[in-house]
Amino acid sequence: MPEATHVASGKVRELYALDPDRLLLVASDRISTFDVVLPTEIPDKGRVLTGLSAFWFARTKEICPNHLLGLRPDGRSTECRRLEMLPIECVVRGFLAGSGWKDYLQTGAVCGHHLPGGLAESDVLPEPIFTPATKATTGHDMNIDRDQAAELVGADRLAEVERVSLALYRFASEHARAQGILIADTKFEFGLDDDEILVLGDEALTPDSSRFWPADEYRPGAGQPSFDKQFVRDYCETLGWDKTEPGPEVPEDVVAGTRARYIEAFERLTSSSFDAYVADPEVVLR
Ligand code: Q0Z
Repeated sequence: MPEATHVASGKVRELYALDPDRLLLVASDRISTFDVVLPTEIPDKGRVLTGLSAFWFARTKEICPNHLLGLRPDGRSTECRRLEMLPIECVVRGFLAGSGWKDYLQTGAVCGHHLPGGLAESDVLPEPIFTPATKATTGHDMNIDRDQAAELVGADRLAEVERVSLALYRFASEHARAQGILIADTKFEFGLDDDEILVLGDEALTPDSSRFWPADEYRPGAGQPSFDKQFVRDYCETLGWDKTEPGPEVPEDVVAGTRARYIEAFERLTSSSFDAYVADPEVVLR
């Protein structure tokens, strides 16, 4: 019997079935920018993101149970419970960025949340808002309002994922803020177990599923530098690249700087050394 059967590919991750009840989520070192995966990898990026997710799963299990069963010794592979995934992306925004900023400019609202007038790009919101989106198989997720989300998961389940998503975001954003990282927004994916209990799945509160901003550079009124990807973006902007496939190769100094930023985020948020994580992933995150 094969050890694992490939079931899905994401832009930078692969999903395998281990048995009927268990999946293996493998994070590669691939990086995407402007929605294009680059040919150059960032060494250790997959281990950093896997470790960060596992850290948050361990720290938030009293808020919501999660799919994590264990980490493989490679540090990049997560064994997890197979869930029945809900067909919505559960986005929480604490700041006005990305599609939230675009929707606000056009309508004054984001997913039915009417916001005060006169907000600037990247402004902090009066309080975090839950802004669900549909899962697009190709292209971009589409923001939806409460009624559309309730049609997809039911009104009671929607109320539950909203409450839990906001609680997870509040917990993580307060923790990150104290370490000099702003989590501008983040996307959760939930599923149901056999007893229809809501379970947090996928990756959680990583720089790939969130906007991490360096707090000491925060200047509302414009787009903010990304904690992790800014060197890559800045380099790509020097090329006059049209942001269509294929993406450019990235030089080694940009790779090294970007790798250092991922490791810095891991070490700040987990208060543990990345080398210790690599030596024993399970022990570090307990
Ligand atoms: C996650 C995805 C990836 C491609 C399905 N615990 C779970 N149970 C059932 N399904 C999933 C999970 Cl995490 C599940 N995805 C997203 C991840 C590659 C797609 F690594 N799809």
